[in-house]
Amino acid sequence: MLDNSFELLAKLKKLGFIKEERDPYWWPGSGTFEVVVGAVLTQNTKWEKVEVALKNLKNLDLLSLEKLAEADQKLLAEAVRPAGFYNTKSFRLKKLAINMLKDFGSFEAFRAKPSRRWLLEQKGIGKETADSILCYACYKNFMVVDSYTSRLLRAFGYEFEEYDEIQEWLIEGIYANLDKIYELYGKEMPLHMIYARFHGKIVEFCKENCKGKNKNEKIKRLLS
Ligand code: 39A
Repeated sequence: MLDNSFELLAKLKKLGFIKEERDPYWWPGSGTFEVVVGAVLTQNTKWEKVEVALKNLKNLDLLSLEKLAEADQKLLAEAVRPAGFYNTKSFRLKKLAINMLKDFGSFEAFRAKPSRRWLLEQKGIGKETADSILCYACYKNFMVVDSYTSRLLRAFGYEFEEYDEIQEWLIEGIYANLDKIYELYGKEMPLHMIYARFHGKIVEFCKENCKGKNKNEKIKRLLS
C-alpha cells in the first residue's frame, strides 16, 4: 500500500540507495553541460553505455556547448556509438548545441533562464529529457518521470496513463510533506534537490529490483 509519494521517498531513503560519495544531485556532473548530453544519450539505452560515450566525448574535448556545436559529425557519431542510435543521437546533439548557442549565447545563459517550451521544440527532446535537463543541469524545480517510475508505481496498483499525471502525483506528495522531508534529511533542502535525489533513488532501486517474473511482489516486499 502506498498512499502518496512521500511514503515512497521515505521507504526508498531507508534502503539507502544513494551513496554519500555520489554527486549530491545523484546525476554525475550535475549543474554542467555534460548532463544535457547525457540526457539525450540515455534515451532507449542503458546508463552504463552512456558513460562510455561520455568518456569518449570527454577524451575528444567535445563536452562543451561551443565544441559540440562545431564538432565534426562523423567524429561525433563514432564517439556516441556505444550509446546506440548513434547517427540520430549525434545529429540531434549537434543541432541542439547549435540552437542553444544561437538562441541563448552560452550554456550559462541557458542555465540561468532555461525554457521547458524551448527544449520541447528541439528535435528528439521529449518531456523526460527536458525535465532531466531542467532538474539536473539547471537545478530548476522539475521532477523527472521515467519508465522506472511507472514500473514501480504499477507494482502498487497505480495505472497512470500520462507523464503529467505521474509527475503531478509525485510532486503533490512532496509538497504536502516538506516538513517531514526536512526532518528525514535532517536539514532544509531546495525542492529541485529533493526531486533529483528522489528520482535517483527510484532509478537505483529499480535497476536492481524492478525486473523479472515476480517483480511486483519483490518491489512490494522491499518497500513494505
Ligand atoms: N538510467 C539512468 C541512470 N542510471 C543514471 N545513473 C544511473 C547515474 N542517470 C544519471 C540517468 N539515467
